Amino acid sequence: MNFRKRLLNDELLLGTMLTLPSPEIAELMAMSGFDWLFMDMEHGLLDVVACQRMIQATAGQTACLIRVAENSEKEIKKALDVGAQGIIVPKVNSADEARAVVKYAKYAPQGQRGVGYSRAHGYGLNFSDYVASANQLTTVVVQIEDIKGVEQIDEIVKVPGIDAVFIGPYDLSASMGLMGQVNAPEVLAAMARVEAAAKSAGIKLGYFGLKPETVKDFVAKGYQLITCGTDTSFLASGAKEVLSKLRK
Ligand code: 3PY
Ligand code: MG
Repeated sequence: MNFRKRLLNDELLLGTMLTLPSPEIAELMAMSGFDWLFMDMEHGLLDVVACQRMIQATAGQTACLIRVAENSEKEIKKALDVGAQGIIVPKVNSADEARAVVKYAKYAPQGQRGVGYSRAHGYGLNFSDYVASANQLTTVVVQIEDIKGVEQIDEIVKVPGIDAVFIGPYDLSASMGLMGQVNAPEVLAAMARVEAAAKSAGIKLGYFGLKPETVKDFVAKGYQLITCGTDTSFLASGAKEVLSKLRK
């Protein structure tokens, strides 16, 4: 089933973050059984060509959502044109910024997404079907990861076309002068405010953590877009575990 439909059907969707431009890693993570992959063009090394190759490598076994580098028409258009099933837009701090995301991500009349002939459209072979269904099938996620966004959350969740808010605990804690303290009471209170607003508006919730223990409370609270670990964190923890066992 399409990823957006699964999200709207209240399914728990377990993903992981990819930061390295490797089709093989994307293929392996898809084979490992993740429901979706969070492809990071904001901080990771990925460019749009890498994203296209990585999405191709997953061979439809998992959904791929691209986190764009910033809230811009060019970034969002290209991410969707390479065939991502959705976009995640960092640092959305106001309803106006959320409306811009929807404008860039949805075709007319809902938005003003630019119309091209690219991989998403089967390079033109699948043009009519794609443009007819894209607005229904594209997942639109905004990140709330600044205290300014938390303060505007009641307005942001009312913007039509936003499917989910994804909390960025690291940026959020930094914006509150509590760098990296993702469990500080003030940070947890800010997250609770986002959660309450999203739930009352019927908007889905997402969260990122490096370890299962970090995300499990959020799963229990009904967050559905869970991103656990990154390609590099898996490599680092696997390498460290081998070395620590051999050096004992
Ligand atoms: C953050 O914690 O700031 C994130 O963006 C995680 O995805
Ligand atoms: Mg962030």
